[in-house]
Amino acid sequence: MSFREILNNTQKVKKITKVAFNALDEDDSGFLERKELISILNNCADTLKIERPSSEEMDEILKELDENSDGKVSENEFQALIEKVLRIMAKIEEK
Ligand SMILES: [Ca+2]
Repeated sequence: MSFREILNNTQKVKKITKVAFNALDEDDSGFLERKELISILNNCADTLKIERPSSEEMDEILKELDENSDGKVSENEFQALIEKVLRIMAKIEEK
């Protein structure tokens, strides 16, 4: 299945979102809080061997994801991020 096909399949996108979200929501609160985002991004940075995001960068990232500004990321807000990533992947794939 191509990234484009996944992107056009809402059921699939929702499923991917749910699996990823549940894996990242360590305290099962139903939201990704700032401390969870920090540990996710630090893990990513370590894996990619790049510098960990600064506190200011974390604020920027959270602001970007947190559409209703309640200080945490809901599953719906997280789905917007997944869709963004899939669109980028589809573009790369179709080059
Ligand atoms: Ca949480």
